[in-house]
Amino acid sequence: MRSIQVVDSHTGGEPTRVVLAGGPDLGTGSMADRRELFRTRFDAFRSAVVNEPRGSDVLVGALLCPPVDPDCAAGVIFFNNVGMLNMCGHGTIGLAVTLGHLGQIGAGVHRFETPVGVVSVEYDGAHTATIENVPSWRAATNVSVEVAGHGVVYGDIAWGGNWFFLVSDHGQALDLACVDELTEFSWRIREGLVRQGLTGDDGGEIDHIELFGPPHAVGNDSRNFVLCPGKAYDRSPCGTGTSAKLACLYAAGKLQPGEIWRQESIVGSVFEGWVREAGNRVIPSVRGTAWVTGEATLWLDPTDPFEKGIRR
Ligand code: PYC
Repeated sequence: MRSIQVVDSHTGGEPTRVVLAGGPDLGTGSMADRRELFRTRFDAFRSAVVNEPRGSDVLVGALLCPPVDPDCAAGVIFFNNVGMLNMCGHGTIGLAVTLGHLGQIGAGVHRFETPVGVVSVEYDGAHTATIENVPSWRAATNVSVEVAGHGVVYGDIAWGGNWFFLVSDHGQALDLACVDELTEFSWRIREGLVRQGLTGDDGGEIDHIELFGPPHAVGNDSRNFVLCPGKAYDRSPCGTGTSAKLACLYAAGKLQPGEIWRQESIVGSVFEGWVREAGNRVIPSVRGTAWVTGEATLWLDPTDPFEKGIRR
């Protein structure tokens, strides 16, 4: 019987499960190397932790690892219902609040290694954390995609720690009551991107689709709907998605360095973001709040037919 220590939290409604102990030994390489080992050798562990019956499609896992750089508080590899993530903004906010809850970090600035670079997090000692994300950029603008059943849709391609296709002109209502339609529409955009061979400028798959519309709450700048790689929608405004949006706004001359953008999610939670310039890219900061929802020991019993989770 294998036991795994986890702490669950949510950031703006989007859950994160931090794995504190009981994870696979991924060696001492870079987080990118360890993620590759995780992906190729320990996929059953990923599925056991986040998929049903112990988790759900919406849950994002965060495997804590010893950092390479001793100046970092920890390394972290994020994963979901279908595989590995590059970075995860809501998950990093959840991680900081979780480590604070456990007394492992205090208020202040902490650095975390991820497979795509080091991010720093300013934690307030309670529920708020501000990530300074990896460099982000708009790779292409006004890209046309033929979407089955809908016709041509135009959007931007941007990196915010994951690859996003960002669409503002789509004719969809961004209401919680419409998430099934929004999911199907966004999934068809993703299929169209694959059909047309559209990728990020490093050849990476664009596996997150982000729709924008007017905010529902006064004081916010925009509302979004973000479809994640495993077809679950992000309950939070998505930290990497907000970063991609900030990069696009900056590239379009619609956001000045330091200017605050309030991104509202499909459930009404809000991240505040801003950028600083870094050559022809930007470094986005994203601030959000998280709450710990539980601490648990997961049991993986070899006699359990669903020991490895229900894999799609
Ligand atoms: O907050 O960056 C994020 C994220 C990615 C996937 C789910 N959440």
